[in-house]
Amino acid sequence: CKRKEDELGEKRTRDGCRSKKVKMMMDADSLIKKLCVWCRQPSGQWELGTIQSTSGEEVSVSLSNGNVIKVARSEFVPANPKIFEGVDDLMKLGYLNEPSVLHNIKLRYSQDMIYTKAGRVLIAVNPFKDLQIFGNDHVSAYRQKLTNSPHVFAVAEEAFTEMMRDEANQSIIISGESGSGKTETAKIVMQYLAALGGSNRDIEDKILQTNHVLEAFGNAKTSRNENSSRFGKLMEIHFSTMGKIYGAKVQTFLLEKSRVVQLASSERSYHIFYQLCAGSSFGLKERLNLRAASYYKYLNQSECLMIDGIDDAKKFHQLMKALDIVQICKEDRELIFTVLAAILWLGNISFKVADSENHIEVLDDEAVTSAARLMGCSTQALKAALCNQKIQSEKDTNAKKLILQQAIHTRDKIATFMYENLFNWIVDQVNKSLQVGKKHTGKSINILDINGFESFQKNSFEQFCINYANERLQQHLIRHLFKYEQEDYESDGIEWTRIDFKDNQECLNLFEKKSHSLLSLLDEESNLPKASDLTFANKLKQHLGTNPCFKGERGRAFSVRHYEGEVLYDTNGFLEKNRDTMASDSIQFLASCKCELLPLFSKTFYQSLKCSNSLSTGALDSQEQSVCQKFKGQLFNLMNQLECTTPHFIRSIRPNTKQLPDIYDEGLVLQQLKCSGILEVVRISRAGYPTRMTHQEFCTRYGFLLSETNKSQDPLSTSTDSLELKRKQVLQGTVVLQKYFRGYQARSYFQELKSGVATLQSFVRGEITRRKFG
Ligand code: AOV
Ligand code: MG
Repeated sequence: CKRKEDELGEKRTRDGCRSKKVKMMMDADSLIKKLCVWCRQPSGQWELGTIQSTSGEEVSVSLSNGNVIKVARSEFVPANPKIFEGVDDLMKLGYLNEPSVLHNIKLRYSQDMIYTKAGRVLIAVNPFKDLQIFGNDHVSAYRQKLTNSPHVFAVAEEAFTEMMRDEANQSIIISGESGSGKTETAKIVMQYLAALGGSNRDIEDKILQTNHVLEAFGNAKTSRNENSSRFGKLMEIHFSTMGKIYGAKVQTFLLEKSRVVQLASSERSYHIFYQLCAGSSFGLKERLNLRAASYYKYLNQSECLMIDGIDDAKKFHQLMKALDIVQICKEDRELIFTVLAAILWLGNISFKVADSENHIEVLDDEAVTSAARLMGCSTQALKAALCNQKIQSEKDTNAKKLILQQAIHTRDKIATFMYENLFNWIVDQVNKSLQVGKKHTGKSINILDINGFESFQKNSFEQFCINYANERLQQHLIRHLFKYEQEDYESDGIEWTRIDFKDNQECLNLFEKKSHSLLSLLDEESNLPKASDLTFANKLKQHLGTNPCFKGERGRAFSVRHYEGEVLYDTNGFLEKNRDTMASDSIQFLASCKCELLPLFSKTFYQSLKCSNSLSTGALDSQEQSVCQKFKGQLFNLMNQLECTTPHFIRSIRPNTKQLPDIYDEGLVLQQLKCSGILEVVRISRAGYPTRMTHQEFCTRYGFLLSETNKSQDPLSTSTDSLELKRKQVLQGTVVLQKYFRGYQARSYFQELKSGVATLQSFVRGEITRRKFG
């Protein structure tokens, strides 16, 4: 209706004819009447209604509940006619506006249609219930291209087809906030690809079971998601040139290790601890001297031991099967459980003050003897490792006694170190078993599932890193969905009105600029021995106070305006977590333990050249990399790897915060759609061209359409006549070949051929002249 008005206005000025103007205004009025519109309510929500009458800048709208309200023209937008109800691609909407998009997704969700296309992005709304749309019948329907309704399977199929056709590596990038369904979606992709793999059931099973293993050791209940991934992962699935899976590789990023020793209320530590306590056999329990989860301080501190509807014992048995399939042998499993039990007992070790200077000693109890036995050292050695620190002077080595806080710190450092290394070791073992194939000859599909954006009541270093990673990923999305696309049109000389989008480059700069950024200042401060979390916070305020994405808060706090919203961070623990130094005493102690994995972990540590003589106040040595430096490097490598692939995007949406089915919180969904720029994606996709190929790619794909004599020539110099002939042949061929093909697959194939020929013709005629075209 806005467009109608504009057209009217133009005409009015052009002819200036009064009577015509009046007539047209009447036409417009009658047009506008009965128009279905979405009206913005004072609450910000949209209500559907029909225009009854217009007067000046106001219209009367009859709402669906029977009320008639007056609405300013700026406060309503046209609603789509019924034929557009619940379209499976937002690009098909007649009117593309916020309420229409919301309504469409909501309507589909209420009918259990959780997937909707938004141009190049698949929107996946978390159903929080089992839908019968992931069975083998669905796999074959997408495989045979009998359906093209939006689905994760369709994305996986597209990636596979493009990998085979273009001989290019693919990536499926799943983004969305915590609890929106990324990990489940990643598993659905893997399920589909494994089903395609065909010949090698062994490797397919391994790939699927890898998820079980990684989730047991790397997922935990948070207040946002009962099965929250506390690490990022990239799964590469390798295919042979014939399209058969012959191997896979998983890369993990930044496990949240502090969770092992410290829990927020109503959250849990890693699933494996509860599963082990609940599900281990009598014999294993005896060997590990294992009690119920409630007995261990590392687990009971948050007063949350169970998850509704989850049977930890049953999960443990499933995990044992999974470990078996990924070829972690019985002996190695025993070692893993021993390390886990040792960690739990370490957490129960307590201290008492031993002298007037507040030095402490370890309480002689079951905790310390059990931990020592499991770690394979004497109780004495363990006690010494927790209560003393060796001070190396020029002449000799002296032992310094620790006070309570230092001893607790040392104990917790050892426990987190053991868990982190155990996790990495398990990932290594899984990778060994996944790389069964010979040399990598074919191509791969990469599936990215990093932990989603988080904003809790209290946000620390972990959220800081997770949200930084999400900013990086968002920039990758923006580049591919907005920047490259529009740049292509401009450089190809195609008439193009730029579509604005929310760029997060500024926020990303706030994190990673070379100097005076959040990361550089954090590293700078981590290198100063006397610095504290408070001096760090002050430094941020001093240097970044004027940055629009940054806000200094009271005391040790600061806020960042992320693309997903503002997050308040507490710098408490930032420096220590970023330095992540391990006292060399502790490393040496672990090296001396008999439990096989522990010396291995300390060896790995030495190899990574990351040993320092410092306790919590110590600064980093120059050759040591801080956690955020390492993480930044990992993210850069990851993005470089993804840049070499053809990307496919899935955006998962969390429809409610209760983690329950059939609840659709419009405000929450809208906020996620806005942050991800879905509306702009659709606008660009709708205004732009559906296909993008270089000349080279085009010739490879459609060159066979040229007659034999023309084949060696540059296809761009082909005459229009010969093309016309070829086009006819193709059309005739369609009829013949259709006997051999059936249904959608054949139709889409020939559709593509026909449009290919048409494009080739315009190309030759010089209508499309530049490097790329639609
Ligand atoms: P996330 O990976 O995006 O969060 P998950 O994939 O763990 O989120 O999904 C959270 C929960 O939503 C799952 O445990 C399921 O209960 C439910 N769910 C998600 N997708 C589906 C689906 N397709 N069908 C049924 N239930 C589903 V985080 O890892 O927190 O960022 O760090
Ligand atoms: Mg996850």
